[in-house]
Amino acid sequence: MKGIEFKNLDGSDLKIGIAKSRWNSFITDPLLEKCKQALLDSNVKEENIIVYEVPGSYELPFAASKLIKKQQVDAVVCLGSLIKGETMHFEYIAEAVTQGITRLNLETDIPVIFGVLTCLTEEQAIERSSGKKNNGYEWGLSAIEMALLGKMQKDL
Ligand code: RBF
Repeated sequence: MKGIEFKNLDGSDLKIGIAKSRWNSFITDPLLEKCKQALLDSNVKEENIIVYEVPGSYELPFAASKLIKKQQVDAVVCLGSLIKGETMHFEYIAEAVTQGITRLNLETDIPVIFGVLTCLTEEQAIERSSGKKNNGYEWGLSAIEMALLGKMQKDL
């Protein structure tokens, strides 16, 4: 099987945060829509889905940190889209956001899902954020799976 397979997940007791960047919103809007759909399909209540918007991907770890500390969410999905341009910004931002998300995973004990597309072209980003291949859906399911894992470990 290519990609990720998921079991049936019950998110009815979960609170999930989504940090979403507005840079390349033609990519991040459909990612957000599918991510929310995955949460709702898995019984997460609409009022337990908290969305924080930020200007660009670089700001995602900060928003995720606020969702964890101020909203007490069980997991966060970071949604962004980096498209390689002619400057070195792509490399720097990709590195920073990856490190930031990794740190939050290890230091806050709350899972933070890496929903940041890093593509060479707009076409690649569109392919991963539209139609049947929209990655937002599996990132939503990943958040639920990891939130349930986190809760299970706490109860032990
Ligand atoms: N943010 C993104 O989410 N994706 C990008 O592809 C992206 N490219 C950028 C390119 C340049 C030259 C600059 C200056 C910023 C870019 N940003 C991008 C925005 C960045 O994540 C952040 O919002 C700003 O740098 C402000 O901290």
